[in-house]
Amino acid sequence: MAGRGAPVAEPVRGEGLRAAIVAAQWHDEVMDGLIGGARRALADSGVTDAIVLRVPGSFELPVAALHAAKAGYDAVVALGVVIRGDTPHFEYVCQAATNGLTQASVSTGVPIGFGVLTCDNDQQALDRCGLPHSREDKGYEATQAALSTVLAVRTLAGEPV
Ligand code: DLZ
Repeated sequence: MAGRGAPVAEPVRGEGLRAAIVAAQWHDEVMDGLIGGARRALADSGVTDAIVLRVPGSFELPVAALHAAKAGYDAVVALGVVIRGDTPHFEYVCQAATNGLTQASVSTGVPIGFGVLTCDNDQQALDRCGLPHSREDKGYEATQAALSTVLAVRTLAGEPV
């Protein structure tokens, strides 16, 4: 999937929203970049009520995101990085994370930003994780996507945003 075509938008107005970032622990340099991007996005949007919850790996992201959604957070952001290895494990972890996060979001109605990098090698992940030398900032993008979706859903429900 190419990065081109992504929306260019001002940070959304997120004052008063509560956000939970659930973040895996594998590949710590890349994770530091993703979490840093998510924190910048929250700050740019005026979100001051936020927690960061670490889980062992990307496989554990869905259950943590589900609990965060049920605990009353308005937006959840899932961050992880999975690097392809020599076995089919990569496919199973990526599929479990993707399907589980989709299920958690749709079943609760709480927007969950998808900030899970699924990469063939370390360099692809470093290019996308929002560190100073990265080309893309997927933690930031996933966080803005979650906040933006909260506002879209509230608009649909006729609530003031
Ligand atoms: C086992 C595993 C492997 C091989 N690779 C990754 C990875 O690249 N990224 C990641 O977030 N997690 C990985 N894991 C751990 C699994 O997500 C999970 O934490 C373990 O299988 C324990 O349930």
